[in-house]
Amino acid sequence: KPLVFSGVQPTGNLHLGNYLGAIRKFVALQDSHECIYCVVDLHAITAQLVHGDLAGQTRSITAAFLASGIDPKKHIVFNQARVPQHAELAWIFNCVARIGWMNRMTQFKDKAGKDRENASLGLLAYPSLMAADILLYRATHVPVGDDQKQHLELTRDIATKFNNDFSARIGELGVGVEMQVGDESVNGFFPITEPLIEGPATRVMSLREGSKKMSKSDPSDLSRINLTDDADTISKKIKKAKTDPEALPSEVEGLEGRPEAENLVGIYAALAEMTREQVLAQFGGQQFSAFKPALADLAVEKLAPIASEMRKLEADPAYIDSVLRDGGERAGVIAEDTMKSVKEIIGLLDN
Ligand code: AQP
Repeated sequence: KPLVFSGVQPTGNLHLGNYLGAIRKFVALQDSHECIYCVVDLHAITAQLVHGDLAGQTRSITAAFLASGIDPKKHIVFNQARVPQHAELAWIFNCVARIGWMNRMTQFKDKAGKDRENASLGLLAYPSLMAADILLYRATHVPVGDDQKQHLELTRDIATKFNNDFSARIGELGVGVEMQVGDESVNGFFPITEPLIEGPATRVMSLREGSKKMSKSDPSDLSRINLTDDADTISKKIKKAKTDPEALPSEVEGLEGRPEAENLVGIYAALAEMTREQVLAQFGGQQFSAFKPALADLAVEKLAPIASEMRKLEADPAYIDSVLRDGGERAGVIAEDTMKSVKEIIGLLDN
């Protein structure tokens, strides 16, 4: 089975964007893939070093994974800091990646803001830690939201440069695998990872501003639906969501230039597992005053069971810790094996 890796940062309440863009896909891939899902706590300290309750947030993201339907016995669920090889491989990738590659990352530019000199070195190196997360397990597929596309391209660049720079050693040691890259068949140690960014909700937008992505760090709580919001809060937020005065169109083309309408239709389609065409076949011609309550009911129906399961799991932190410990041990075995080969390839003595 192909191997999937993905991660979520413990930096705040999970929202509908994280759920539809990432976690729900993690769940869906479990039958067809071997999956490794990670709470990336080392990434969480890149933008802000001191957190109120980082350990609690890590447990809470783990609870969200399990409550959404990820099976930690069949697959691996753990937190990044438990497996030291993530940081070790990230260091090596810091020496593979070029400063120019990092400077071009839009997430770095957004998060560093105007005062770039004062951003942490970790924030600049964020994509190289992400490449290490993925390539430590030689994962071939990574389900993420659209905002992570550029980081995945950089992961491919890092793997390609490593494979090329060490091609002779990889051949000598016989640790490479034959892979297809475009039209070419190459022998490399790290796979050239495929991003999985599909469906109607790869970029869920803020409920207050159709041009901004829904985000944990938006100061307005009305901009997002949190996984733990109760039914009344979800309904209130959808009712207050910004829209235009027109009725919904009957065709997808009619959503062009109407970002708020497009966002709500996309959310409905993703939650109902329909296409946007099917949603518009049902609601085309109707006003938002009719569509919004239907969307709110659907969101409550899908999210309420997850929130209730999360609350139960969060009441038992010892169980969550045991899941992370077990996952960490299993991930550690794969990670150690990869690092052994990486050190051999480079010539770093460790025997
Ligand atoms: N709005 C979104 N729509 C679709 N997918 C999204 N993701 C995030 N926002 C959206 C996806 O969720 C996964 C986990 O994200 P993350 O925790 O690594 O951090 P993030 O992308 O920085 O998420 P936030 O919520 O937007 O946090 P802040 O406010 O800190 O920037 C990823 O797969 C991501 O693509």
